[in-house]
Amino acid sequence: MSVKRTPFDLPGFLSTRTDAVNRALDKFLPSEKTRPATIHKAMRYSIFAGGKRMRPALCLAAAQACQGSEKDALPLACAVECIHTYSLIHDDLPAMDNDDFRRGKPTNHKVFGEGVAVLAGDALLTQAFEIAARCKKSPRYPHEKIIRELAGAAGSLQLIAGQVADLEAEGKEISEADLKFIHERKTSALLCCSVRLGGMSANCTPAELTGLTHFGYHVGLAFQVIDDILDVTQTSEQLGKTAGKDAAVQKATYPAIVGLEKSRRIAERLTGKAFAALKTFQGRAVALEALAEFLLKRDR
Ligand code: GRG
Repeated sequence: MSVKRTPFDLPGFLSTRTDAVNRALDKFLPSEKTRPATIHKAMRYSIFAGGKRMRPALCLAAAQACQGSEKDALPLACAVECIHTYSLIHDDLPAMDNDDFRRGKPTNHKVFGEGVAVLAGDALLTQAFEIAARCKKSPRYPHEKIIRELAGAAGSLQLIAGQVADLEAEGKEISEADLKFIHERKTSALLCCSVRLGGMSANCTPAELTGLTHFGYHVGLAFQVIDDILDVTQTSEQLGKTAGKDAAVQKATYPAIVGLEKSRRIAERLTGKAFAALKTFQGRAVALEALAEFLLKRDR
């Protein structure tokens, strides 16, 4: 995809924002020594295992696009990362995807055992709402709206719905439309929520929120298509998680249904739609644009 966009130092943005998010998470989460130490060690093990921090980056970039303070968006950026990390811990459990590696390290249950891994996921999900509740109130978006936004993305109509539909589709032939249904919920919902929360922290206008919603939805779908492609084309070392797993468990993916080439074209088309959704920002959404391009071209 060749889109003309304003030059932007994305490596600098990602490095400074990852540092800020890591510092904030360190402050928000109970210390490793807090009793009972095992659960806090397990929570911290996965949250600081080296994830790409894309959801927090999108949240902060959206706040920037809406001319808000990134400091005000920081608790929300941390909250979405906690929910994301919880979902990965649970996804890796033997009862779900049964994975041994995540973020380049042994999975949570491999280190702490299944019981503690379930609880570490539960605790991170709960902690997310505690952190989100600390965000500064903005005139258009009181805390009730923020909490409902997070709960909606994480609940049984979105993230959990996607995971259930994904599990039920294993080993079955499903249509492209059914696969889109899964991707919208399993992946796009939380990415879209991250972007929307960034805008809400900046008291964005309804028109800006609409633009962010379309952007987040399409970037989220593109993210999962690329994730499916990388599962086929990259090694486990490159990904920091088991590659080739989708085909091994006969998971429904874009490469399996439409092939690699068409999957790439679909991801490009979705990213193009994400770019188009930023028109309302009239060039102020440079970080979001750079992130969308990065997510399309990423190799892990
Ligand atoms: C409630 C028991 C129970 C389980 C819930 C909701 C859920 C389990 C799992 C979510 C499904 C899931 C893992 C979706 C995939 C989303 C995705 C592509 C994750 C990888 O995101 P990256 O690449 O990961 O941003 P890093 O490690 O970089 O943060």
